[in-house]
Amino acid sequence: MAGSAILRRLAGEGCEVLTADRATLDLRRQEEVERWVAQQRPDLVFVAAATVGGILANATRPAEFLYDNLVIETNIIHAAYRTGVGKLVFLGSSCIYPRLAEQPMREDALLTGPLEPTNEWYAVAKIAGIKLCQAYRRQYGCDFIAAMPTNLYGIGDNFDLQGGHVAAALLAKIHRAKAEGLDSVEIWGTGTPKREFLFADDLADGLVHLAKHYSDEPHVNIGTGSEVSIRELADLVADVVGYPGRFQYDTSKPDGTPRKLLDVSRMTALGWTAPTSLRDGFAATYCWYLERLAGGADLRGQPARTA
Ligand code: GFB
Repeated sequence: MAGSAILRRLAGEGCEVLTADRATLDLRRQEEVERWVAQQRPDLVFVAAATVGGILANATRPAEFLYDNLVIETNIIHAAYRTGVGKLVFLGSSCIYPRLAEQPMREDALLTGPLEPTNEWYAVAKIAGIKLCQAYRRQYGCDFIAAMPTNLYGIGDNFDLQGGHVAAALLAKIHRAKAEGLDSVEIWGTGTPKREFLFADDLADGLVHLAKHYSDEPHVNIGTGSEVSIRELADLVADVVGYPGRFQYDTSKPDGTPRKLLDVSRMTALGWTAPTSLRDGFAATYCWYLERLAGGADLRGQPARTA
C-alpha cells in the first residue's frame, strides 16, 4: 500500500522509478539485494518494504515480524551505503514509542519506556531501522533519514480480516454486512482505543516532501495530528459504506495500546500537513475497493509484504 502510493506520487516528479517486486527479488537475501542495488544504482531509495499486519498478525507471528523486518532494512540500508546511494528514506511506525508515552507523542519519546506487547517485535525491528539510518549517517556520512508514519489506510491495503489492520478490516466487514443484509458487525476489543489514521497517498506526499527538504539525524513523525476512537471509526466507515446496522464488541480480543497520537509539529515546521480528511480518504478507498470487487479481485488474503 505505501509502496504503490509512493509510485503514484513519483509519477509527477519526472524521475525514473526502479522497482523490484517479490517475484524478482527477495529482500531478505543480502546477496540478491546488494547485486540489485549495485546494478540499478538508484539515486534515492524509499524503504517501504516490510512484513506488516494488524494487531493479531503482530501478536501471533513474532518471529516473522522481527526477522523479516530486521533483515529487509539491514540489507537495503547496507546495500545503499555500499553503492553510494545519495539519499535514503526509511519508513518506521508509530508503534516504536512507549505504550504509555505522553500524548501527542514527540519524536524524543523514543526509548523512554516499555513498548506495547502486541506489537513489540515489529517495533523493535523499526527502532533498529531508525538507528541504522543514524549510525550510517554518523559513521559514513550517508544522507539516510527516517520517517515515522501513524496508522495507514487506503488504496492497496490488505483487507484480510485476520491479518489486516483495523481500517481495512472494518471496511471489508461493514461492506459485507451491508451486502448480506446482516444487522450487526463484530468489532474487536472495547472500541475505546484511539488511533490516528493517515491516507497512504498523503504519506507518499509527505515522504517526497521529506526527501526534498530534510537531511538530519532525528526521525520525523508523519500523521494528521488528530485521532478517533475505534467506535468513531466504525461509525464513519458505516456512514461511507451506507450501512445502517449495529456494532457488537468482542472484548475477548485485544485493545492494544490505548492511544497513539503523533506530535506532527516537526513535519508542520518543515512545511507539510496532511491534505486529505478521514472521510474523503475512506470514500476514495471504498470507491477503489468496490471497483476492484467489481473487477473480480479477491481482496482478502493479500500477501503481507509490500514494496
Ligand atoms: O490496526 P490495528 O490492527 O493495530 O488496530 P494497532 C487495532 C485496534 O483496532 C485494536 C481494534 O484496538 C483492536 O481491538 N479493532 C477492532 C480491530 N476491530 C478490529 C478488526 O476487525 N481488526 C483489527 N485489526 N483491529 C498497529 C500495528 O497496531 O499499529 C502495526 O499492528 C503498526 O504493525 C501500526 O505498527 C502503526 O493500531 O493496535
